[in-house]
Amino acid sequence: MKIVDARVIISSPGRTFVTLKIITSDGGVTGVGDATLNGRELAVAAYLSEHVIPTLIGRDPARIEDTWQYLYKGAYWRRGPVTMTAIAAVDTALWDIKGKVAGLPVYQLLGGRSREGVTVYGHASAETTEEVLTEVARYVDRGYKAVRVQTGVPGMASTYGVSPDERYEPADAAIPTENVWSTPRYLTNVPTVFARVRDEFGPDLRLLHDVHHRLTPIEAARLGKSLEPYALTWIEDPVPAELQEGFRLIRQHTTTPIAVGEVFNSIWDCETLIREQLVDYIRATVVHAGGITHLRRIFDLAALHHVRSGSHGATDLSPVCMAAALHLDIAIPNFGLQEYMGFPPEADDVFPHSWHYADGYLHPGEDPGLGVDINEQEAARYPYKPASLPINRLTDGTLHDW
Ligand code: KDG
Ligand code: MG
Repeated sequence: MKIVDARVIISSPGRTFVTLKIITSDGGVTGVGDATLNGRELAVAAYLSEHVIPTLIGRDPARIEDTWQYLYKGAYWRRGPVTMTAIAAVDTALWDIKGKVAGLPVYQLLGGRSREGVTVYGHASAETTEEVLTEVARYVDRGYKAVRVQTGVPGMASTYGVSPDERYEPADAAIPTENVWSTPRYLTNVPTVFARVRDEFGPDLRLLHDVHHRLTPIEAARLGKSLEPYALTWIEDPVPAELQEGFRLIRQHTTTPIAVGEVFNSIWDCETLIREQLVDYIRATVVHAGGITHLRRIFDLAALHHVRSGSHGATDLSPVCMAAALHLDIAIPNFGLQEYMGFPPEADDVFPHSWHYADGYLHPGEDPGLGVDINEQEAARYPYKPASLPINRLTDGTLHDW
């Protein structure tokens, strides 16, 4: 069996997704991998078309590890989001092919089920505390066991994570829009929101909050401390994580658990965080962290150090990435939570999938391979639409982390 062709499909059914499809010599067995990097979609598409696909033709698709090493070490220029997303797309498609050839869902190849379903968290967001209570209730009514809660900051026109509709979509314009941020107002507001939510929904509902890299370690420590009475499952991305040592300071001050990793692309981004147990959940994802092969390596390291998974699952990760994530989630021993926001109906049409939601859990389904495909005729109905993530400034105009 050989790889005879591969193509990159760019389509915007509600938002842009980049998909790699690998075709083999064996009776039309194909595999798909997500290659979407929000706001930098065409960079990954070019990397795949120019530098990766020509080297895949004629290779044995069964050699997943060797292909991974070939693309990683063979590039000389290691890591980085563009390279690692391209590698992830190839790796995911090869796991899909291996499953189809074996006649087994991918999770069986990863060791089989460790649980009955994948616990997910949804996004409740609203401008005010009063409104967000209604949003949380809507998730509880649909069976969700865990909800991420974001509100506006009083006095600020807009902020990260608050959206008029259920599927938060930050990439809202071709040229980045601008937000304004005040850390003092934010730090004053958040504990008041969680006091109300905990009071209203009782102790069992798991509550989460995304800080989106906006604090310094000592500010994050204060936030974590102020949220301790409301027993959050995690605060996410409390500080920018280029400096892994920064998390030591947060850890010394608070028992609120910490999640991090949606922008990580390799094990080297989190090796210190995991080995020193500075975080509780690692949120790296299949599409941006080198595929199933590399993310499994990160989760295995995490398992040795009491760190659980909490994979990123925003709307800018395609239904193909969601499928791959679910096969890992159901198999690994140290699964924590999976983010799930759902997809617009047109994206579900472009990517028919066997994974499904029921009563707070996602299930990968039993189809051989990943159980997801791309309908190329449908995809062609949604031409590429450029969109960028916003930027963020402090009230005095200083550029801040978004
Ligand atoms: O592309 C950026 C989004 O994926 C990100 O802003 C979403 O932080 C996010 C989350 O936790 O889903
Ligand atoms: Mg996040």
